Amino acid sequence: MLKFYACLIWTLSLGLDVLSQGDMVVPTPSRVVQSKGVHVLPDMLQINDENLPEYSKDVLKQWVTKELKKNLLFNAAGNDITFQRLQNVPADSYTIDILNGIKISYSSDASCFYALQTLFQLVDREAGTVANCFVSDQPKFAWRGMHLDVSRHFYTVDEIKRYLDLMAHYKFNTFHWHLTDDQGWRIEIRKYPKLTQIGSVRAQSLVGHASNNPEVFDGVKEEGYYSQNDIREIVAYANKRYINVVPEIEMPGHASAAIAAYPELNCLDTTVKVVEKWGVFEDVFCTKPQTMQFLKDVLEEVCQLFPSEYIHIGGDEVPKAHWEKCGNCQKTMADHRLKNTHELQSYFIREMDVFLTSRGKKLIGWDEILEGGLSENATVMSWRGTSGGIEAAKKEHFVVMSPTSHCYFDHYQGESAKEPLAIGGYLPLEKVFHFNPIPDALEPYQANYILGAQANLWTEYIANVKHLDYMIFPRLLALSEVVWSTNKCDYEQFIVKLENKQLPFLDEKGVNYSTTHRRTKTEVVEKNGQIKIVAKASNPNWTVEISSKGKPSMAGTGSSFYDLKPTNFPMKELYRVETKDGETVVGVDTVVINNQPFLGKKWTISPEPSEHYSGKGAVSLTDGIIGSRPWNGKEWLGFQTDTITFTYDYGQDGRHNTIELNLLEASSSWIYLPKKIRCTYYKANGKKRGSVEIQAYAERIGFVQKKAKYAKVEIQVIMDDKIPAGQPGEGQKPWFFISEIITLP
Ligand code: TNX
Repeated sequence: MLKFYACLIWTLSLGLDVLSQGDMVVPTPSRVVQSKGVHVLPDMLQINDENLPEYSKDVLKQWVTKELKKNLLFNAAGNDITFQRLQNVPADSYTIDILNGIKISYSSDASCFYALQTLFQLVDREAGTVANCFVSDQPKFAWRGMHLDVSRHFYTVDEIKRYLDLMAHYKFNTFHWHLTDDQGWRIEIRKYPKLTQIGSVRAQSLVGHASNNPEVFDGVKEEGYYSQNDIREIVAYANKRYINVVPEIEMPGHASAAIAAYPELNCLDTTVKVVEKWGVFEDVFCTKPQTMQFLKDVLEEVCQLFPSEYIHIGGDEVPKAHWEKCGNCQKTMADHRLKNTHELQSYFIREMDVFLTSRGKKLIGWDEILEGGLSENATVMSWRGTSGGIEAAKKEHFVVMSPTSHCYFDHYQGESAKEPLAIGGYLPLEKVFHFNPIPDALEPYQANYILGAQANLWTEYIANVKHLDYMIFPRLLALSEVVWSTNKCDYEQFIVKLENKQLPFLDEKGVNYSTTHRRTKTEVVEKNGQIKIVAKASNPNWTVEISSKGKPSMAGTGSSFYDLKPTNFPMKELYRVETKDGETVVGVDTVVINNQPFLGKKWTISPEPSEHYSGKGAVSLTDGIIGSRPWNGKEWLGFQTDTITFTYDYGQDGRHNTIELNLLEASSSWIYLPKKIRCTYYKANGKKRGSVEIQAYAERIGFVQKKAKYAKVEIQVIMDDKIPAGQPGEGQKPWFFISEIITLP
């Protein structure tokens, strides 16, 4: 049914009467020119393999026999499919010309493979035909990446191969393999066998969210590693599919598993176990010569195993507490005239850069490698937003964009209450689709330093392939549009492609993709001071009805709304949103409104919240929605400043006895309660009437001001300067998150 409606939207919006397969290809080709008629594929395809690269020949044979269920014959005179290799055309470009036969022209072995992936999507397998058309295509970015963390949870060789197959179909060419971290060392290093003997086994894992208190563990061992033969097998498998495998060996932080295996790598004389929970830990590699040599020995083996020019050395989240106390590190600092531990970190990365460069490789690291000075040949992977990437590109270093805001596939893709447990955040399909890896802040020549983008898949909360699929798909398809397409379609068309062609394809492949994008979108919005619940179905022909206490109040085709009125006292009320296709209920949603006298009133906020966490502006604080936990970006206002002031001006004598703030504490996401909160009351003549100052000890915090009248109230939030040592984001400015201000009479 969904498929039918999706066709209908497409047809209506474009005024076309025929839907063509050429319009269904993901990622969208640079150009598709549709002509009349179809080409019928014979039962025995005659294929001219004169200019057909070996691997593409295998791929084509597999596809024709297994998927198309026809036969084929390779011969020099065959003209059902012919191939031509072109010179002096853009790198990795190809064309497909379909008229009385299929002619593929390409510039590289890889682009012949890409042409076939497009052809497979163009063919109507049921009918055994392909519509006459001309396609020309080339990639937008050279780095089209997907990442996988196999440390927090281990994935087998076969599971990785399946992932690579799906990546290749959508024209990704880089697999960033996160092989080591605090919770497991997963690559065999011949010189140091204990790395895998000890470092690849974790006794148990944390259950639930890292912010839960008390912590609960599952008592189940998590283990696994890749032998050097496994690694070679995966690298060869990926390379065959034109995917470069970039290994990541984390240093100097996220090193607990290695230190558990070889305690002498540590600064302090303490023993460490392979970590069983999620976060940032203080046991980092020491900068003494023995540890540096160990890391170079590890990289030596890594360089031999991976043909990749790029080797990722991590570099993120390095607590400096041990370095500050360690005699060896103090000596390294004195010997090399380093002013502080940031410079020590830079020294560390520089040593690795020199080593990798001497082996003909290029170093890439997370954006923390900018701190204390960027090493000469380093490429930066920008994850804490795009600012690190902008800074590096301005310094004429290469950059891969992977900001948490658009590329963290471990974040929620829908409302957290309706999704499997995730680390936090909010990254819906549409947001991935609209990502632009080239920030406006760059001049065109600087933009050339942006190699491309990649999505990261951290697996703290993802323990099996079914869940992995759910987090990756269909967001990977949206990212393929971002990194490949020079002529991205619009989001509505993208959804039609998904529903008509791509999700059925993923079904065939047994992929457990998410269907969150099909949910009715229920939002609480403000218009002219009026707060409304607005519900919009993903299909314009479905009916939507919003009801409260069993009483239906509105039904609409495609969408519906419900106007809310402020109550004189605080009140919680549940609204039910029901979506129907004819008589069949296709979705039920609920919205809880925390009503109050100030519903929809606007507090003045200074400074403005961060552009990434600006919710719906000031009205977010009085829209009746208390932010859910783990937090979901769109329900919160987020600030990364020293003080934040909220003011409400009654204009005349007003009064509320209690003002309650709903705040967030989520240290794993760098979000903290304030150091203190000061509330000041003013009279109508502008004079101060009084003030109270409190410590913020909880996420729900209130002020009581009995009897006194006042005309204006000002709430000032004061933050600590730095995230404490040993916490994720150590030394950074903490974030302040607020979801609601409730005033009680
Ligand atoms: C930050 S991104 C990390 C990882 C976590 C991830 C969770 C980065 C360079 N470091 O260690 O797994 O957040 O989203």
